[in-house]
Amino acid sequence: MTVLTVNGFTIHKGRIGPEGQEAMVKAIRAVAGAAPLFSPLTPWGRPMRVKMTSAGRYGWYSDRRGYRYIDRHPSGAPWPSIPEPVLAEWRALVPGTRLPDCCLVNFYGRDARMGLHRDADERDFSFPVVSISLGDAATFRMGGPSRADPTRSVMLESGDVVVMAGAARLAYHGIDRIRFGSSRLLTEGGRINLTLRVVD
Ligand code: MD6
Ligand code: FE
Repeated sequence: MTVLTVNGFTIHKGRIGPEGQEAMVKAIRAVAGAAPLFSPLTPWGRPMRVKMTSAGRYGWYSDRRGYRYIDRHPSGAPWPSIPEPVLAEWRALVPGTRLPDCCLVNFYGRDARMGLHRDADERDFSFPVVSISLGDAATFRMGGPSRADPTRSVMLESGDVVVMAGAARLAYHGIDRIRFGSSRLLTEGGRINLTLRVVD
């Protein structure tokens, strides 16, 4: 395992081994069984290319009214709890930090990407965000606190874990594209990204 620091983002390459990845995918399939993936609308009314769901006390949501956290799935069902193997990564990488109350699950199909954005819908930015990549590799772009800041990219692969904390907590970042079919973890291809956050 190697650890890189890029623009203040800490990237733990190869942190989760093949068996850990399989266990995590199984747990996430159970989450998506109870709280099915959906395509949120952007505030501009277009469906996002990434499909999403959540686990934990809060789930991230977007529609014409904007970005926010909601306390149930759009169907009205409660969000499932955050799977233990996912929480274990938080405990290991940001020890002593209050446990997250949201695990956002993002699913990227062949043509999905995520534009440059900041994670800024939480109450207290002194808490880190931890992100776990599973399945196909993706180009992750990292900038700074201003959208115009220069960016650097790294390839995130299955089992990599990123910690965004300190000055990087509010840095711009996004996914340019995935390398569809580069991993055999998900039978149908695609990429899962889990982001753990403290919301309120
Ligand atoms: C992704 N990740 O990897 C998108 N956000 O698919 C994020 O948007 C992200 O990796 C906050 C912290 C780390 C991240
Ligand atoms: Fe993000």
